[in-house]
Amino acid sequence: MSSFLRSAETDQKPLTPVSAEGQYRPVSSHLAIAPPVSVVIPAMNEAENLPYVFKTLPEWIHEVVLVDGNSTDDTVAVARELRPDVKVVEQRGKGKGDALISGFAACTGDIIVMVDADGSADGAEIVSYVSALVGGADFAKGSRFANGGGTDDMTPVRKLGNRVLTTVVNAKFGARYTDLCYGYNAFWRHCLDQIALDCNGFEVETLMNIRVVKAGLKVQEIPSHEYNRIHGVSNLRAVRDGFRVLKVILRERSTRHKRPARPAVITGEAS
Ligand SMILES: Nc1nc2c(ncn2[C@@H]2O[C@H](COP(=O)(O)OP(=O)(O)O)[C@@H](O)[C@H]2O)c(=O)[nH]1
Ligand SMILES: [Mg+2]
Repeated sequence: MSSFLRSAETDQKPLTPVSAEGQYRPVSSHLAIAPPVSVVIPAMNEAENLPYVFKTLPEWIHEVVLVDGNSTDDTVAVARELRPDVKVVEQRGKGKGDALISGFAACTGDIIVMVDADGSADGAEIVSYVSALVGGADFAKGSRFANGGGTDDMTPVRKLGNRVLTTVVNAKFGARYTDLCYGYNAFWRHCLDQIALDCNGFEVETLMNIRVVKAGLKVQEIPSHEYNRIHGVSNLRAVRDGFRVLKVILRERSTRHKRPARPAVITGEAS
């Protein structure tokens, strides 16, 4: 877990790519990092969007783990064509939460970034998340409502629901979040042991956000812009999934965080 920073002076030599611990990855003109970064992409029928998503991913990432939610289109074939080294996890259960848990278990990087497959997230922002993590944060949480963030994708109903749920979580758990239900986040792998995820659906981000606070982890919000889904329609249903989120909030409030008997396991085969 180390990083290397250099000043912006122009007369400096280029970043030296090798450290005592291994390879430094030049991430930008001012930052190089030692930890490998895994990107997890949950995807259900996103073949048309994957070309846009993969195009924005930085070339310095260590691996891409795509979790296929039993897609009936060419999601997996397109992913493999775009990126022959992609690690595909076939999801056995159902839901985005289940997909992410399987994907996290398949990651080999020290840093894990969650990116949606609908074209709404810009991979160029990954550098901001990774910078926060190598700068000392445990969990880098995207926010569409922090200064510098934004959304083109949220309906007024979703905005209102998200705002209410964010306020409830802040009040109940002592958090200071500006955005609760957002899927673009990154964290050090060790966080997984502390938050021991056990959920299936779109409530997964809320559960993560609550458990990192309960675990006393250092959370930093990262301003992020959510673009419109490029093709297809959202799988989220505002009322149904809003209630699922609320249920998680109430459950987490009334229970001390218990680690499940066994850690999150990969339910598919990485290939
Ligand atoms: N593997 C998998 N991915 C899913 C599932 N449900 C949603 N996703 C993916 O999760 C991401 C976010 O879902 P989306 O439908 O765009 O919801 P929204 O962003 O909240 O509107 C997209 O990349 C979806 O393909 C699922 O059951 N399995
Ligand atoms: Mg979306």
